[in-house]
Amino acid sequence: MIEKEFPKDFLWGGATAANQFEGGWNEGGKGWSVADCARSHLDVDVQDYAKQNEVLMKDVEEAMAHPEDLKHYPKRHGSDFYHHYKEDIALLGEMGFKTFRMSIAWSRIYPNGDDATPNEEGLKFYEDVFKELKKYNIEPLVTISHYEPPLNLALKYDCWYSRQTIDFFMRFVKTIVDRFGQYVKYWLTFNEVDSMIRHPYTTGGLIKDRFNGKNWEEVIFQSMHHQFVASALATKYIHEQFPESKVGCMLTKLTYYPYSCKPEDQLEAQQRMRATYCYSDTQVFGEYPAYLLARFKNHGLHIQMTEEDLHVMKEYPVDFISFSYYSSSCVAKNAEGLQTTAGNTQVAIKNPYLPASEWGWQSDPIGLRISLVDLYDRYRKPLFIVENGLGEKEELVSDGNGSYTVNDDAHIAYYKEHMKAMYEAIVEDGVELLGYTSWACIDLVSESTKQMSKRYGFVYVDCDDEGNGTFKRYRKKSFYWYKHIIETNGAALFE
Ligand code: BGP
Repeated sequence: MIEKEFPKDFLWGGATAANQFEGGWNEGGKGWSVADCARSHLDVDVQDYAKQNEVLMKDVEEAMAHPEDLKHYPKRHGSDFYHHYKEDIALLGEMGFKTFRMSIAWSRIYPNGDDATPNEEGLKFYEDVFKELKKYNIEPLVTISHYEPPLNLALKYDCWYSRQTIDFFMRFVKTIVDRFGQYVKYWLTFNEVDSMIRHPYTTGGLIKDRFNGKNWEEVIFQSMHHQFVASALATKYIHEQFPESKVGCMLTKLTYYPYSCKPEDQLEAQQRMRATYCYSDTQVFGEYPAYLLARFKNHGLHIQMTEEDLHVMKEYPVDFISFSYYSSSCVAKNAEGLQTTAGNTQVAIKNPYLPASEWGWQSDPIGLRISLVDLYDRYRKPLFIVENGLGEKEELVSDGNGSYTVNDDAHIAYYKEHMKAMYEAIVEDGVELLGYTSWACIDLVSESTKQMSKRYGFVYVDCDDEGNGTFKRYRKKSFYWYKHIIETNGAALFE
């Protein structure tokens, strides 16, 4: 029997994001980012997504008044990759990673976002990281903007709402592409570009009460338009400087099932899926889809777009589509009385046929195959899964050899089923899948709840939700399992 294997050059790896992983938030010349003002809400229901991501001027002022407070602002310490990067990359090398997804903190390169010249210490840090990855033949997959625009851009220019931010972003892009283009073949412009509509502060640096009196939906879509233009300009620059490099968009793949076979529920599911597809449609086809323009018109949104904007968007679409997938959800035209549950960046109707994590997210490996087929049929361009994982509460236990580990069987079960679904999409559905980076390969601070205790990694980091701990790293049971999956190029899934 032909041994079941993934494509020979399949990029196995894991993902992180500077704002949740790096720490060193005010070291090496780094300036404040919006993430450094993201307060943990340990007193809020972890399934109340909206509450956890509400940020107003008073919240930003409170955060800026307490630079010493790491307890309430866990993203400031993250997993301290800033001081552990050599050890961490060695661990990824030990697992046999082919690729490592990371982001470059914009405010480490341009501390205020509008600085005339870059911060050399910040550039030096990432150059050391890329050289370390090269030692282990690990291909960097770099997210240029992952929820961490410089805070000064938000306070001085209203960040992505201002067209000037396109220029500030391109200054940042040109600096990192010129300096790191030799190391980086795969770039993603904006993490989950669609998330601007669900958490405008985190993604767009938009502080809601600075826009009192304005149409908030219009502010968000104007900001989104500036990101689309910036993404196309970045794609243009990267292709000009490094023609072999590839640029991807990054989409929150929210997969919805109709709660019943009522046609209105099916229509609701189709509409909700288009609510995120409209962003990838724009970046893949290089133009706004008619149904998004219809929404602008029907909602009376006046988005300032120039001919030049539309031209550059059309000329420079993305080369591949990357996305995050964690769970699926149900929708219904009338959700009255139906139980809801949280998912990535949203709350939706709970699927009675699927298990739910402590944070409410429902694991659905078949949903991953459905998502891969949908995206590939829609775009006919290569795909890349750049986030997939399960957040779990975990405890260290003795490993019998004088050290400690975590018996994270739930992670192994989750990954095994999702990787099998990937295999079926490749082999049976003909999907072209470039690679897979799990979220997150090493424990880090969760985006929605700012918790270290929501653990995703193959490596445990000794730090709790209040920032207490040694930050020592411990290999979990899944570390050895994933190492074996990679060394057999997926064949071990079928052992
Ligand atoms: C996605 C983000 C990641 C990561 C992931 C998991 O939206 O792109 O940065 O945070 O969600 O979500 P959480 O961290 O809330 O568990």
